[in-house]
Amino acid sequence: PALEAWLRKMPKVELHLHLEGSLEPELMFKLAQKNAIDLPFNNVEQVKQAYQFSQLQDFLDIYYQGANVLVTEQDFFDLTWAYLLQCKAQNVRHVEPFFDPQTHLARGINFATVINGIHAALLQGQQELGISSELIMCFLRHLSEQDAMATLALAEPYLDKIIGVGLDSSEMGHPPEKFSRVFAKARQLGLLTVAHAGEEGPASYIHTCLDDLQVSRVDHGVRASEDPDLMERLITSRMPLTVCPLSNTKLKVFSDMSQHNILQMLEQGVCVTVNSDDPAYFGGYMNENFFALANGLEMTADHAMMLAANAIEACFASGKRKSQLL
Ligand code: ES4
Ligand code: ZN
Repeated sequence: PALEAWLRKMPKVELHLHLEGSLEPELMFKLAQKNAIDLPFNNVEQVKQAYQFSQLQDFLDIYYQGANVLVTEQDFFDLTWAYLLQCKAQNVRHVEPFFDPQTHLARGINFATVINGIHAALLQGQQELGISSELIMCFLRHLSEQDAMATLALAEPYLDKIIGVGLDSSEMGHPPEKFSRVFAKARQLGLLTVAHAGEEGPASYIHTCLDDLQVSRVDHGVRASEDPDLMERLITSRMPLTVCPLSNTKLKVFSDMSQHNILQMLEQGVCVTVNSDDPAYFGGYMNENFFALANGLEMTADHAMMLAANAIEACFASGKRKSQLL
């Protein structure tokens, strides 16, 4: 309780957040009604009942369904703004959210609608809430290389609004090297790269993210602890891992928070960070993730400060902004 009060006040940076995963059931129903979209739920209680997952794919099926209610530029603005208000309330001062354009393009929504709504909210967040941000566009790895390449082409007129590209969705059977050429093209365009790896997939997928995709951060990466050579590599290079504790327990990557390896990796010198992933689906935003580590893993204030400092080190903000965050 004393630690929780202190964690609420601690300045925080979030580096692993899917905007579509911040869609709270209340806003989902409101947008479904406005846009006349059918939902497989009758009320908020039924939605919350449905949020019980035994693996990543169970979650993804429901997450893509929820995203169907997002139609207009205003919807994407409202989604992003609601997330930023949560950040403000939790003293999160810099964010680098992901969005999944392919989820929306497949439903006939224009790229412009998605990115303009998100960008307008991020700009207003900077101006009115003092929250700085950098936006990352993710490719869905269960779709083809060709589909990702076409999505990257659609993004070209908007490169001033995107700092980098990422890779998300079903990890097993879709190794990073499937997107080597797409990521090479993105780097040629001046974009930074990150990728989900080692969430459900093996440590070898983390190696290929580093070697093939030349990522600046690995999203999740918790299975790195199975590979001592990889651990050495991560520690020596200070390669950041954006770890998501509540996500990992909800998706049964770890059976219980007491089994999570984040503090072990922290103590071994890995640049691990705490993030919320899909807070509307996994039971909380940044503070709740820190609380879960305090309650399930005996995280101390010193641990929390190191985790928060790692996120500042790992973020894509300018040197000037980083010094303000410290
Ligand atoms: C995701 Cl937790 C997770 N893993 C992979 N892809 C995702 N997209 C949204 N959340
Ligand atoms: Zn994620």
